[in-house]
Amino acid sequence: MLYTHKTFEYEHPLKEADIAVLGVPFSSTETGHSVKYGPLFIREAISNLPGRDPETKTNIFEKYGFCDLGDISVVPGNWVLTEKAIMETIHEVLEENPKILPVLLGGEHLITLAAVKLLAEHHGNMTIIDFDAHRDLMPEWMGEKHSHITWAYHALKNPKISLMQLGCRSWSNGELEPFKERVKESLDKISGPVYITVDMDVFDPSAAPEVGTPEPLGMKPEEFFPLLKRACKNKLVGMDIVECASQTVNTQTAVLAANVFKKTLAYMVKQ
Ligand SMILES: [Mn+2]
Repeated sequence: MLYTHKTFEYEHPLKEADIAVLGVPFSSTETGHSVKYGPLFIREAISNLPGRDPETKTNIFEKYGFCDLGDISVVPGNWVLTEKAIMETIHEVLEENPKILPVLLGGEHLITLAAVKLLAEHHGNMTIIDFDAHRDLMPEWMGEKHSHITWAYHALKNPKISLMQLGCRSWSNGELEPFKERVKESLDKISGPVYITVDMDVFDPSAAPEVGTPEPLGMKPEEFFPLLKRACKNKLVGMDIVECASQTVNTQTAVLAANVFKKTLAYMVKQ
């Protein structure tokens, strides 16, 4: 008998698992608290979660086989190498197991750009459902093209990618106008593969205080989860939970992030 502790009680081999968890501890363009330890503390919170979800009457740890692949080796300060590492890693994972759902734990929001670029190569046209206080549609920030507030702009340069945003309540002059036709705000008109990204700052700071860029007047969990449930009716091909700036264990934000993970998988229809 091995008395050892892992993220999931039963870790499945990559080839047989349904869900692959990858930490992405990249935090290079943050202007607030570091989000480097997001994967560490969200993982810790996930490992302490009971799997049963009373609302859906499912236990995610019975419904799915999990495989925690550890953290991607990001290169602090270097997006080019980090993007390459994220894309190649997800590519390898899908080569081994084309049906697996990659779940990324960030890390700053820029990591979404690498994931959606790679997944659009695999799945073709897809929609990003982005829960975020911010639009992240700036072409650059302080002269830097690739940052946590420009990722969505660069994602939309790919004609295969559409964007739907929920919870946005803070953006800059002119940020949305060029994309008005391409950025949707209704969950009812989506078809085809979907990638869900949850920036923890979509929540009100009273529910998720430790985030990279807090914004007041955000969603309460009871407002967020019904929207997540509707988003999960689509064919999910990947997801991430980003911008968790927790610096210690069992913070409100990391525990809520772990519950976003659990609820998404409870709501998702197993493909
Ligand atoms: Mn944000």
